[in-house]
Amino acid sequence: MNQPMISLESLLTPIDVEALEKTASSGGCSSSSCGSSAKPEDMDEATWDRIKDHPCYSEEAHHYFARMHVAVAPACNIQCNYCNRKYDCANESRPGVVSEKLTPDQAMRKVVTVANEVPQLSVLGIAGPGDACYDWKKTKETFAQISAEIPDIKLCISTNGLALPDHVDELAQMNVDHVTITINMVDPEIGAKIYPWIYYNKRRYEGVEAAKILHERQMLGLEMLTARGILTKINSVMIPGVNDEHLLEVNKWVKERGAFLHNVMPLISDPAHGTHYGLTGQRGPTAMELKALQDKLDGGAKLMRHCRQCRADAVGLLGEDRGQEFTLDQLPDTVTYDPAKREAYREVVAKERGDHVAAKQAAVAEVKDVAVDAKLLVAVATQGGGRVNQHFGHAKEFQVYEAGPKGIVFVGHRKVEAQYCEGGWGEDATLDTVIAALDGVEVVLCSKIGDCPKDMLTAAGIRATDDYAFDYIETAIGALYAAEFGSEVSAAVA
Ligand code: CLF
Ligand code: SF4
Repeated sequence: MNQPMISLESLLTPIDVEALEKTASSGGCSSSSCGSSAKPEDMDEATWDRIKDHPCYSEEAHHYFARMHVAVAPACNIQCNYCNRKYDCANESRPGVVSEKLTPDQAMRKVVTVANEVPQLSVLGIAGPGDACYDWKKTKETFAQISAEIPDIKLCISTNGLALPDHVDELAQMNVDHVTITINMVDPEIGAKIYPWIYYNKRRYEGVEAAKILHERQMLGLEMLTARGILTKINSVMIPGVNDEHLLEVNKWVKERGAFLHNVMPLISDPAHGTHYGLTGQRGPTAMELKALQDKLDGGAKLMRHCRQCRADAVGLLGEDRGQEFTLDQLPDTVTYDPAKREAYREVVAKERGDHVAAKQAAVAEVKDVAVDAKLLVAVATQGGGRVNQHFGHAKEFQVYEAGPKGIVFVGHRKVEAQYCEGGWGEDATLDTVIAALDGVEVVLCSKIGDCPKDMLTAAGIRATDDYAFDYIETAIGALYAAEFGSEVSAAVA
């Protein structure tokens, strides 16, 4: 039977349409872009095929694809000093935080409902709110039910690693191709400052002894996954004064053992969360400290820099959370999976990505052609599709890119505590917090900005412009960089 004609607009929510509408009108698959692939040059086709729709494993994919987490695994076998699972806030984006826990049956209903309504959905993850490998029965049953109903959804799991070696073979049998282990240390002396206790083989261990067992199990789990060809990502929490410099060593160890990606995340610490670190005043790193460490790690295990430190019940593109639209009380009692929207979306995105890749290559070449050493840190307001397509005042976060001799490199994102423009007008006090979040950034690109916030940003040494509205991010940055530094070259030549 022929696929019914489905328009882009009918596939997406109003916000999604705004994000991609420029695409639809930009000529679609231009002749220059046909056949383009976003595959990094140093990656083989088979690996690319496994990650190209995974928003965490591919930075490029996160502009187009969404993940959802189902909170089916509340039990945990260790205590991390940065975790308190009792604290919940619907607006809090932080691992371990959920609004409601689900049974595998409820999770199934939720995933099918989301798959029918969010065409970008490509990955189902179980990331707690406890430990997915320790609370194994529920994790396994959930994966089994959902993969039987939606066979093309990627299964992803996140674990502290202590119980991981016991389940690696089952993960392989269930085609779980993406596993994340949180590894914060390879030295148990440092581990004892992060983990007060673990529960292992029906016994509680504390201090260095606990950290040593955890470390050995994490390394074993990683080696077992690598031996089975499963793509493993390592998450590390950067805790200033505890393990920040030590993460260089962690990076080395995990690279040697075959980790696919290393994701260094900032410690989130606030007394209101009731965590040990929050209550004892342990601070998290600043954005620039995190960037400096990530820059030092460049050249080791490949880095992930676009992590959003998701809740254990997150739904949507990274950086947006639609979880509150899919709470249990809003789910239908019965629901049947309909693949039409997801399939149609994938066709549209395949063309869009080709076009984007060609535009990106041209922009990177433009920056390299300028041939100066200067770097430019640019923050972009975007709501997906790889475009400058969000009003300054609506941005809850900015994506940050560095343009310079290496081309145009994504270096992270900056969350803002509150959007500048809520309810139709801007708040000066909020703008101060946005300016603080943009520390070190030289230029802000957005689809619209008023004179007042623009002037205040200028006074703080940050230029903002909507001149590149709806361009691809890299196209905009390439043009900006050439305008800024190209004249230096011309002047030098002249
Ligand atoms: Fe979820 Fe994690 Fe799978 Fe992604 S999140 S289980 S790998 S599907 Fe992604 Fe969220 Fe960062 Fe995790 S942005 S916290 S890295
Ligand atoms: Fe919390 Fe996860 Fe640590 Fe368990 S492993 S204490 S759920 S952060």
